[in-house]
Amino acid sequence: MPTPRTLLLTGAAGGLGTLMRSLLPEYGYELRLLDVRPIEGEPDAITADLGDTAALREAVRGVDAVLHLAGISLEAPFEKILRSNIEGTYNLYEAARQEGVPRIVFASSNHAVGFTPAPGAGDPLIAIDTPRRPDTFYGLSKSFGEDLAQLYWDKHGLETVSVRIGSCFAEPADVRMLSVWMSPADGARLFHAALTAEEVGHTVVYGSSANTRLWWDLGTARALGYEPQDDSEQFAAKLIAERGELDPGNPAHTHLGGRFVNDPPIWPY
Ligand code: NAI
Ligand code: 15L
Repeated sequence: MPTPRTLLLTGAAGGLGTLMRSLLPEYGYELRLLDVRPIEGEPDAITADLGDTAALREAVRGVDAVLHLAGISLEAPFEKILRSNIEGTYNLYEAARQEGVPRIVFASSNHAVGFTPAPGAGDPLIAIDTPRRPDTFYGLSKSFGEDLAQLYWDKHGLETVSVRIGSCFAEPADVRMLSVWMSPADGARLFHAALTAEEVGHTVVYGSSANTRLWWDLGTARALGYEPQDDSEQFAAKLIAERGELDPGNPAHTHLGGRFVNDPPIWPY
């Protein structure tokens, strides 16, 4: 698939959206931006909620692909998750189907499988087809998004790459993130691969750098052409000196989803 020219970036005001606004143009994309919040310095950005179906139809009209980052990105009351992440993602897919957009790259999350125990030393990496085990309503909404993507591929031929992102920040913020971190530059590499690979149907991939302490199998991401360049290990000594090694008795240290497995899921790292 040739590099899509015009890309709708939803959630463009957010952390990852801001990173991708600066990184993706280098790959040749013309970005159309959408967020419920206005974006400073971007007068042409579309300010719209995912509940606004007319605005979504207009936003997707004529684009070559969508990178769908918009939504609530942490645990929240179910009603809010339902509106933004579940109904909102459905609205986006419907708009894309109606306007004939061929491909969506969906920001899924490790929290769709967050209750999966982290592999111990010598254990195999977690496979992409491990059973879904959402750790929160938030993770459940990502699980829904992956199923929605499968339905729209099977029924309507709308392609998706669902990226189960680990932790995409400038640096890993705790010891768990050493295993699941995706550098922003690798994030852009992976999204570009997901946007340009041939015949993806609905493909699910984990999204991280090539971390020394990696917990999951990057095989489906590499099959798209993704070649990660970064490794969180450069941050390991400092983080471990500050916080200690992962505690095998702490569920937040022994599951993919980290503190999201706690009830309530907010737990100091
Ligand atoms: P963020 O919370 O910084 O950004 C999300 C953006 O979506 C915000 O700008 C927000 O205004 C917008 N938004 C929320 N609800 C909306 C609605 N109803 N209509 C329109 N816009 C709406 O989150 P971040 O970190 O940038 O993450 C982006 C996406 O990637 C999210 O879907 C998140 O779940 C996913 N993700 C991010 C990870 C990370 O490490 N940053 C890890 C795993 C998944
Ligand atoms: C996510 O899905 C969140 O959106 C992000 O803020 C991080 O918490 C990340 O997962 C993580 O697991 O570290």
